[in-house]
Amino acid sequence: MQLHSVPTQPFNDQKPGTSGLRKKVRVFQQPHYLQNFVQSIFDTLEIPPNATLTVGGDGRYFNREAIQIIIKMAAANGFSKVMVGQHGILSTPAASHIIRKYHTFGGIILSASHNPAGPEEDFGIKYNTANGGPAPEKITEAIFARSKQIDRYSLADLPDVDLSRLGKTVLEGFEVEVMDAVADYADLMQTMFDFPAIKHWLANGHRMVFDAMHAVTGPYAQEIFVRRLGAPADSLMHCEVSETFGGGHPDPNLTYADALVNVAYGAQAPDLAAASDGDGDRNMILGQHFFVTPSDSLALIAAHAKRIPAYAQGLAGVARSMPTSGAVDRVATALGIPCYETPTGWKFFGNLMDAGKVTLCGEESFGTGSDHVREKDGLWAVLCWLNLLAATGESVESLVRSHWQQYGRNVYSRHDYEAVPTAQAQAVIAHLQAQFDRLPGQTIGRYTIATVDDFSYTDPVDGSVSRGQGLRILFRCGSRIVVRLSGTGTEGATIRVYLEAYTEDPALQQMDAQDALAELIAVAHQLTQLPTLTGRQQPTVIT
Ligand code: VG1
Ligand code: CO
Repeated sequence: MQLHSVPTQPFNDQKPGTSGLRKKVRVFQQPHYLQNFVQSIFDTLEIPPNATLTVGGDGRYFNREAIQIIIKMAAANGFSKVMVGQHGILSTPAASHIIRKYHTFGGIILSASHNPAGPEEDFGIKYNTANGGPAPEKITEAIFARSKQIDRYSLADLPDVDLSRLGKTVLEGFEVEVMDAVADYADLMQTMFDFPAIKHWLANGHRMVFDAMHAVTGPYAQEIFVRRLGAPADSLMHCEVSETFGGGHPDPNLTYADALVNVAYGAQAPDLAAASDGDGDRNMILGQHFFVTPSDSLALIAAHAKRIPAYAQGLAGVARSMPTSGAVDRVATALGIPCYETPTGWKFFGNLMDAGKVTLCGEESFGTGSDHVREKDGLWAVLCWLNLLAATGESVESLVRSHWQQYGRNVYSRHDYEAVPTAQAQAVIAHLQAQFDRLPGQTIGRYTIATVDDFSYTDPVDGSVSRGQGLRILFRCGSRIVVRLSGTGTEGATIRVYLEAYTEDPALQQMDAQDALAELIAVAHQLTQLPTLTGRQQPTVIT
């Protein structure tokens, strides 16, 4: 095999964020940019003989070109095989499953998740380790360090692979296997859930609608919901995948999934309405005229887990990211199982799952998952809900309301201020942090501050410490305000303000979250001075 060693110079901005390296497509298209990062990944790994690399992406613009480059680089860097999804596509949870099922050495996932796609939009790349999960910080930091030193990358002189044709191609001893992107994943789902019960539920007067937002889950939804579970074809919305995700913003929330929200709040609302994001790891769940917050969804799945065949034996433990509401903590207490609080980002759950400490985990950002893979999993979450609806015969709303009755309600909302100039966003953080010493004990309206901190996490498995994970203001009544900057954006900074108030009062439980949180929102504005420092009076997105 003819190898080329191409001279290059470092870029200084290849620092992976919450979930890999995300930049504008134009940035990735600069000569050597993608290659530098891929070589930096390979340089930090010790690749054993006969190692296989899994490669797949969410199908967005630039996916195919990037995959051809990665295949040639994998061949030149000592991998003996690449497994790639047909057309270069694998949802993020499916990629995680492929890594685990076929024991590949690791995987490269090409995705900018819910960010828009197209020549002027976003692209992303991340590395997952042999457990199927996103590389831990230790590795992402080493990749970044390497990217600042790099002076050459290696490429094999191979022809482009036809990614549309299933099967194996051997090129001078190096093998590329183009695999069905859906089958293995759909099979896994079928082993975990009570498909006959869901099928029966769907055949007997119940309806679901699933919105793939023109992104990667389209073909998965077709196979699972329509072909295997017998849902009518018109249960699917926006399931034709396009390189630009139909020009939309494939983020399953009340703002961007408005087409689905209109269906769920319309006259003929289905029993379950759900959506997934660009790369298939997020989910949104709606009942008839009813929205389930992701934090409540995690708590409810945990509370009813034994009704799902995969979890019939119970849960070892649960975990949630720090900004996620404490609803699942209450379920864990009731079940007598541990609950872990990790920093934002899925990479922190992997160790807990590998050590058998945690079965279910989730994030407030529409991410829920379990130890069946090492990524959050959108379609899995939808199947959890379908299974619970079929097993209980109840509606989404009645399940959630009985949950609140039993455990109380963690009223929750997140306010995002997107594309804020970086200096202004940092000023907000600095302003809040500067008051830290004198905040404990202060009372603002009906809220008295108990403690404040910048969240720091010590991994209970390997002892690694992650600092600076978000500013927390904890009130005596159990309410919280959390402020942190996003690590996934590509334009300026995004400030996230997370608001949570716990109530056992049935009257408050009926209220709209924004109304119930109004006073806490005012406290957040006062403490951060966000409106003054940024000139923003309203968040860009409220979830
Ligand atoms: C956001 C979410 C975080 C999630 C991450 C990746 O990160 O808040 O919970 O894990 O996106 O999700 P940040 O740093 O922007 O707050 V995905 O669906 O992009 O892989
Ligand atoms: Co995603």
